[in-house]
Formats: sequence, C-alpha cells, structure tokens
Amino acid sequence: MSAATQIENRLKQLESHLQEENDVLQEVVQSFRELDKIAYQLGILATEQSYATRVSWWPMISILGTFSAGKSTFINYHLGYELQRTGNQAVDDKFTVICFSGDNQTSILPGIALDADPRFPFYQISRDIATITASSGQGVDAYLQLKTCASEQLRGKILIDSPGFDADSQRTSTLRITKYIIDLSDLVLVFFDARHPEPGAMRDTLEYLVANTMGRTDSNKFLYILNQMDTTAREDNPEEVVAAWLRSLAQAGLTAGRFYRIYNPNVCMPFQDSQVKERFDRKCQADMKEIRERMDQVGIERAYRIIGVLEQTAKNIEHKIVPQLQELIQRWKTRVIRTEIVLGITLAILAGVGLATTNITLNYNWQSPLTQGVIGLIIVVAIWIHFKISKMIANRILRRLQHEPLREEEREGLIRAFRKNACFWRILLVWFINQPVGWREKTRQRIYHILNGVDNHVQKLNNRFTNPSGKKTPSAPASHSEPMKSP
Ligand SMILES: Nc1nc2c(ncn2[C@@H]2O[C@H](COP(=O)(O)OP(=O)(O)OP(=O)(O)O)[C@@H](O)[C@H]2O)c(=O)[nH]1
Ligand SMILES: [Mg+2]
Repeated sequence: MSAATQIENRLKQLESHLQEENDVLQEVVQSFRELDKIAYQLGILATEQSYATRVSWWPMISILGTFSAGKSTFINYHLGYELQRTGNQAVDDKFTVICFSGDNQTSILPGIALDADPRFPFYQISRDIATITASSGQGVDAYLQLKTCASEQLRGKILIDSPGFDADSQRTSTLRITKYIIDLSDLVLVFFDARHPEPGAMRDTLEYLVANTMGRTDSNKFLYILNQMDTTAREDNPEEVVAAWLRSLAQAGLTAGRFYRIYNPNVCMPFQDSQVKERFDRKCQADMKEIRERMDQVGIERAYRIIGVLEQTAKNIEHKIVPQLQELIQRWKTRVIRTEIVLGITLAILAGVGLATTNITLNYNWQSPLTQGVIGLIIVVAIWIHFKISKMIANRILRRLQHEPLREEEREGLIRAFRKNACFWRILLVWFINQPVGWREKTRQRIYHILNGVDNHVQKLNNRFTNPSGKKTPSAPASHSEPMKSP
C-alpha cells in the first residue's frame, strides 16, 4: 500500500469514528484535508503526511492509584456499564484503554490494535514501549488492551483504567508506562483507599504519582481522590482518616490541589446511622459532581482545541511558512542574479583584455555554422554554469536552514518546500520567479475559506455544548440513578 493510500485510510477511519461520535469534528477533518492539499502543493507536507494526524483527537482521562482502591468500580459506575472486572485482590494487570463505540457490543482488543490505529494517542506506541521496556522485551499486548463501550460518557474522550500500585511487585516497565500515560493525559484521577490512608500503603503511589507531579506546568490536571469513604463511617473519628491521608500527601510535598472524598453507592457498606449517611452522602455527591464535571469538561475543551489547531495551522501557512519561503526564494534569486552578473562582468572584462592584448579580431558571420556552433556551445556552457551556481546557492541556503531556530516539523516542511522550488524549470527561470510553487491568489482564497469555516465549526460546537434541549450531546452526563446496564 502506498504511503498516500495509508494516510487516506487513516483519515477515513478517523472520519468514520467521528461520524458516530461528533459530526462537527468530522467536518473539521474535511478542513484539515483542504489544508493538507494546499500544503502538498506548496511542498510543506509530503504526501504520506497529514495535519490531521498531528492532532490528538481524543482527550485522555487516566485513572491511577493504589491497588484495590476502587478504580475499576468507579469507571463502571461512571460509564453505567459493568465493563471492568473488580475485586479485592489485584485485578488489573494491564492498562485498559476504553473508548466509545456506537455498537452495543463491548469488544476487547489486544494492545496492538491501539498501536496500529492513528485515531488513538497510542498510535505507534509499540516503538516507545520497546524503548521504555527494553529490559523486559515484552510487546505492547502485555501492557495494553482496548475495550469499546457504548456509554454516552465516552463520547469525545478516552478513559484509561490502570493496574494498581502494589508496593514491591510493580514492574519498572509498568511504572514507566504510567509516566508515559500521565504525560499524554488531559486529566489524571489518582485514587487512594480510605481503608489504608497511612503512608506505608501509599508510599509507592505517592512517590510515583504525587511527588512527580510537583513542579509540573500541568499539575492542575491531577485530581486526588480518597475512595471507599463509606468504610470510615464506623470509625470513631472518620475525619482522622482524611487527616491522615492529607498528612501523607503533604509529606510527599503536596499541599495544594483538588482533593475529593467519595465512595461508590453501588458497593458501599450499609450505614448504621441515618444522620451519618446523610452527611456522607452529601459530601460524596458534591465531590462526585465536581469530578464528573471535570471529566466532561475535558471533552469539550479538546473539541475547541482541535479547531484552534486547525485555525492556527491555516494562519501559520499563510503568515509564517509562505513568507519564510518567499524570503528564502528571494534570497536565492538575488544571490544567483548577483553572482551571475559579477561572473558575467568578470568574464566580459577578461575576454576584452584577452582580445586587446592578443590583437585577435573577431570576424562574425552569423550565417556561418562555425559561429552558430560556437554561440550554441556558449549558451550550453552558460546554462550549465547557471545550474551549478543556482544549485550551489540553494544548497547553501538549505544548509543554513538546518541551523535556524525552528521547530523540527517546521524546518522539515520548509526544506521540503524549498527543494520543490529548486526544481529544473524553476532553476532555469530563477531570475524571474517571485512566488513559491503552489502559492497563488486562489490558494489564499482557499485558506480564507478554511478560516471562515472555523467560525462555523465553533458556532456548531457552541450550539452542541450549550444545547439546552437535553438532546443527546457528547457531554451530557449520564444519570447515575439508573440501574447499571450490562454490555
Ligand atoms: N465499601 C466500598 N467498596 C468499594 C468501593 N469501591 C470499590 N470497592 C470494592 O473494592 C474492591 C476493589 O475494587 P476495584 O474496582 O477492583 O479496585 P481497583 O482499584 O480497580 O483494583 P486493581 O485493578 O486491582 O488495582 C472491590 O471489591 C469493590 O467492590 C467503595 O466505594 N466502597
Ligand atoms: Mg481495577
């Protein structure tokens, strides 16, 4: 399969998934395709590339934490599906990536499915896994699996359930993948177990999850959750459990951030005192609401962010890349002209001096084949010299580009586009070229058209996310009072 077909297939997959999930973003893919075409003509993108694959289409929410803290139970509850196995021993040994599928049938696919699918942030993760787990030599399937589920909660986002942190048995590779996932995630829910709030049980979790979040620029994406709060209701002083937890977090260096206390109403222990129950319920519901809002928000933010990337990319082409390219072409042209004029004058002077000193008189006879042959030869040699000079100057400009302070993608695009401009015909006519290949008034209009479309997309998203009619929306929170559905 050719590279161009591969990218076309990827975009089709992306569109078909978005068709089920968010049709506004499906239109955004169309706009990315339009931009791709412009970039192919300019040479900024190679045909096996697409701006659409440089965007991460689904926001990721990862659920991490100590083992048996109730991560999987929380996910099942949030989705309204009994999707993940739960239990009091360490249940999960893999990271499960959970994504939306309109199909009511839940499917479980091996990690390699994620690796090969550009719609997910794990596209080609096997390379990274091979690097980060170099010592263990296990493939992506040992660490990742993919599950699909029809829960409305999954529209526009991906959830990740993770194996719990178990003090000593944790494999280094799992820890490294955790770090990788944290970096990719838009929101990280860190679960702790109210049955074991003491530092010993949390040591590893704190070390890897909390202490490492210190000083991160994205530290507000972490939510710290003390789960199974119902189990503290029978304690003489339940507040002490929370205090001990907060102390442990503070000892790990975490004093600011969002801290929540919840329990799962489906599996909680019965409360003996109705007043205590009411107090616990109230706190739990308020915290659950906030957590769910943050989770919903992630999907909304990402949709706008993708449109932002589209707009930025379009503007970038018109206002940054094309002017840079014009500048490079201008520099190239000026240097070629200057060098050739200097060379021409030097040769003319040398020829004049030569003729004057040797007293040779030139006898022109334009009709003579000899004169014509000589002139023909001079033209061929002149063109050959012109090619040599143009190529040499173009190469010098390309070499300089390697050292310019540019982002790698930008540099690569500029180099490719400039090479496209230094083709045979353009070299031949370099004295007369002004615009880069593929840049015309029509192109400018196409970009203008894409930018107009951006406002349209934003408008549609606004309608979608502020839709008061209660119709099916990507961010509509599920009713948690409904009984759990089985897939
Ligand atoms: N009382 C009570 N039990 C809970 C709560 N949440 C989960 N559990 C129970 O705790 C046990 C562990 O829950 P899981 O959801 O499997 O925990 P996990 O964090 O996914 O565990 P691993 O995947 O093994 O790391 C299960 O028996 C759940 O029923 C809660 O809020 N209160
Ligand atoms: Mg689990």
